[in-house]
Amino acid sequence: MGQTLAYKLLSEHLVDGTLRSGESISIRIDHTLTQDATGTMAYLEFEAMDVDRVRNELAVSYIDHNTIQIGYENFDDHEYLRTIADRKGIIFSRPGNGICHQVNLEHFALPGKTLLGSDSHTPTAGGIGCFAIGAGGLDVALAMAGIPFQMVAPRVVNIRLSGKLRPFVSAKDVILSVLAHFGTKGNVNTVFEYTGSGVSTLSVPDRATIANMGAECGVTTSLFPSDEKTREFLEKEGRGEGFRALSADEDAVYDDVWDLDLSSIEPLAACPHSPGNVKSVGELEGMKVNQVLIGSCTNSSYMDLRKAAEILDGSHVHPSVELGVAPGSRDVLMMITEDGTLEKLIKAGARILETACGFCIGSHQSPGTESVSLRTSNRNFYARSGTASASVYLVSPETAAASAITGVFTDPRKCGKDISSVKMPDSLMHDDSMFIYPTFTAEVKRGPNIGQPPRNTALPESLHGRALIKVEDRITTDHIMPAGARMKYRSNIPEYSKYVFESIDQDFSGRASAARDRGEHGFIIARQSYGQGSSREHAAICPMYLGIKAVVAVSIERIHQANLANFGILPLLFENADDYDRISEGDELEITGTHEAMESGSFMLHDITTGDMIPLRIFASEAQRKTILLGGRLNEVAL
Ligand code: MIC
Ligand code: SF4
Repeated sequence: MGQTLAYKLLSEHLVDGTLRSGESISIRIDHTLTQDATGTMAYLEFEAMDVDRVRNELAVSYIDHNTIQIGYENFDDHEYLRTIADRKGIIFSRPGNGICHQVNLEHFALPGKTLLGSDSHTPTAGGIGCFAIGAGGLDVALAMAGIPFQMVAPRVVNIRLSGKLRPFVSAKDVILSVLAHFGTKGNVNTVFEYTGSGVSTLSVPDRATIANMGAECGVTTSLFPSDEKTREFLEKEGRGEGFRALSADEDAVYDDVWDLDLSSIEPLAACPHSPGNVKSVGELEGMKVNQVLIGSCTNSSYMDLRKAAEILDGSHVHPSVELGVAPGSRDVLMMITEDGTLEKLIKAGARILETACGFCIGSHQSPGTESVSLRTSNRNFYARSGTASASVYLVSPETAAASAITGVFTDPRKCGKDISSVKMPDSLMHDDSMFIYPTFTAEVKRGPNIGQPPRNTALPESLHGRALIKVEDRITTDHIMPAGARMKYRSNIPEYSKYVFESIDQDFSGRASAARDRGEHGFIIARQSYGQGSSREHAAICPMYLGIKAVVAVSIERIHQANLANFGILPLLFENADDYDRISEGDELEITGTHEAMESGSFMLHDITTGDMIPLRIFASEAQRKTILLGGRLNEVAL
């Protein structure tokens, strides 16, 4: 029986377990990646492990999230990250060098490698045939210490591409088609593997856009074969020696197959407030637009900006629209500067933004009250932009540029421009000068914002407390732990904890800490797909700090589940989804005999307020159960 590409790469890296879908396995990690917003905690955790230097093949620390620097916190974090990188053998990508996933694709990602990154869009590198997984910072710290990564062997879904994209339709529309089909929930422990004749019509940056937003479906990763297009890209980057041809066997057997004809796709948009809420641009045509932002790790490559500039060339941004462009990397910025693309953008009225995450994470460019913002980024979660009343739509660079000119949602096929001359250049800029390579000599700098990674206590034999909050379906990590203006507290847990669930319940933090101080154990009650989105482990650490001991949900997303287990919070699922309705916020709850229940996997929740007995099951591997009993992974590795 033929093998899928995913299983070929997993078997090359398998350290422990049986490679069968649903089984727990551990794999060797070749490359790691961190960014500053998750990196400070990851390196503090790495330090807590007392390992002298990184043990994996390549570790890179990027600064791209917190680059606005209002107050001393961000700069202090950067200095900590720069000095700890030097000390421990990590390559440091300086602020200004670009967004981690874009820079990784340009400089380090290689076909056939495994990559673990403390950012949920790490699978972007799947576009080059790398098995790339997003994880919490602690998992990445463990990988840097040379400890294999624990995961569930995934099911593999084959997305078979045929045909060729029509003019003005691009990779973003492909992934929005995938999202329209698969949705944002129910794809846990799945790999999307792309095959078929349509693959060769897509460049590596196109494939990276598609792999990037697979994260919004909740998959473990997305994977493209490594073929002539991959060789061509690596050669253009001056890294041709890293090429390795990779594909699935002809007779590979998949868990599911979905056929997508690229020539049938039309321009699409994800509507508020979910990347899975997809409509055709045609359906939205004519809607007034107030802001257009082009950039983010999804769509900020050289070709993305070239195409947008070609549409904007000779036109001017509509008077009631703000247009911003954030190139994905310094290499991209230098290329568009040299070839005149930047001039076209500026002449058209674009505001040029820093090569960083910026607007995508709500750090700046918050849209106006009740306004409409078109963005080429990957997430339009409620309030993520910084303006809760705004409507954020996710679109391709082509749709963004066409709409910036007209001031209304516009199908780019109607813009009257010709972009057929926009082609990938023969070589791509490749400047290494903003990386700092380790010398193992720096003195580690710690500003006042740098705290200690907090630890949990061992799991008590019985839990007794209240349902401190009850939430609906698809609660994202942006709901749990806001980013934007609050992100500067990432290395200061007591401060950051004040903002847990800020956008949906401003009293939560006070209520939870008061309960904790009374000696109660906190419960979070949730419905489907709890913890979607980001890999930020703060969505587990801060609730832990507030005394949360269990999340009881209908379903929990993969990375968040791992983060909960890593910090000793019980991830529990309802045996019967309807029991969700039997618990109300504020109910007094109790679980006894937790240690025995850990072994059987079955827990009984006593709702003391109603008298109901509600059966639950643990959602954790055997290894994770041990971790939770000890109160988290840090307690475990320190033993
Ligand atoms: C995001 O896009 O939500 C982030 C910010 O990049 C996060 C990481 C973080 O919260 O630091 C992610 O995607 O994992
Ligand atoms: Fe940065 Fe946005 Fe990409 Fe997250 S999704 S890594 S915030 S650009």
